[in-house]
Amino acid sequence: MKRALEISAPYKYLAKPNPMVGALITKEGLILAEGAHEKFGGAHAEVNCFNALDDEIDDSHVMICTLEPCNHYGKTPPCTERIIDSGIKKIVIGSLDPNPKVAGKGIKKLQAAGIEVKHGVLANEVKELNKFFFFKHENKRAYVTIKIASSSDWKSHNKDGSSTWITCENSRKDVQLVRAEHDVILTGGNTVRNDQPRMNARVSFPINQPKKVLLSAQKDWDRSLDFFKNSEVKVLDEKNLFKVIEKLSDEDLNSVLVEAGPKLVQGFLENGLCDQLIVYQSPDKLGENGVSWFEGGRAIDKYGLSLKSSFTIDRDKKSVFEK
Ligand code: AOF
Ligand code: ZN
Repeated sequence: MKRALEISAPYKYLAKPNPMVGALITKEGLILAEGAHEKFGGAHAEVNCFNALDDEIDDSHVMICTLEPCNHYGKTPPCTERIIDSGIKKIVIGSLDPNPKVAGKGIKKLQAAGIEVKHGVLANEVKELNKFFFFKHENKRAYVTIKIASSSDWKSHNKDGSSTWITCENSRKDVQLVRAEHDVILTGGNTVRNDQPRMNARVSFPINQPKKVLLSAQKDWDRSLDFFKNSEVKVLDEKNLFKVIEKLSDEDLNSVLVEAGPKLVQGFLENGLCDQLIVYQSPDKLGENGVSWFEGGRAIDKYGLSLKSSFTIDRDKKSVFEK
């Protein structure tokens, strides 16, 4: 199971919003074939594993799979059918699939076909590796991360609209990786109007790009703006932030990164819709001319968040707070 987890993990940025899944076929303790879910929309781990097997299956073969095999027609046919058709007689599973389309049904189907099923092997490790996927299904809503870039006096930008880079270049590079991890990048109309952001994940390796969501009542957006390039954009005219997150969660999206101005950020915080807050903080002050991130000063404790990790990036500090 450790090996199956290991081969699943490299596909984190390509498989999302699907989970990372790894599968092996063994015979008398030897691994004969391996397969991983390598790409969103692509073949599942079990199928890749069978395709890699160069051996006739008999009663001594065992399949090892990190996640309960699916039993539904999604973008690919059910893995349970492929497993049953293969004639394999025993399967060891890491974790049950928390996706209600699958949960428990995959195992039942395999057992009904006479396959011996063992599950719960390194289940916590599978869960930890696929944090956003499990969070979404267990909490019935996507995981929400808020990212802010702040001056040392907790300001976001200048009142007069004059734009300044608050954080250093390497902090902004680090943000690209945070974007790459998430399924959605969400922002507001003012940010798109004032900052002309691209808001895609600019990393040096292939990824399944996050979708972009713009919360705005404005209908006539100039689609030639950089924001509308590089990945799918959804403009949502919805004030209720719970409904926004609910809508995205229903679309099989597991994580949302909020990169917006103080108003929208406060809206998410005040509604308890913040599971993680990432702060990139510069040593420079913006002073009187700056707009505060939080009304009434530093508000992190008030929202039930506590420091999880912190380190320096050149002259800035990156701090991660979690619920
Ligand atoms: C498996 N093996 O390798 C993965 C599974 O849209 P689809 O058809 O790709 O199905 C996606 C769902 O299937 C996903 O939400 C999760 O419940 C399960 N993922 N299942 O048997 C795999 N990636
Ligand atoms: Zn499957």
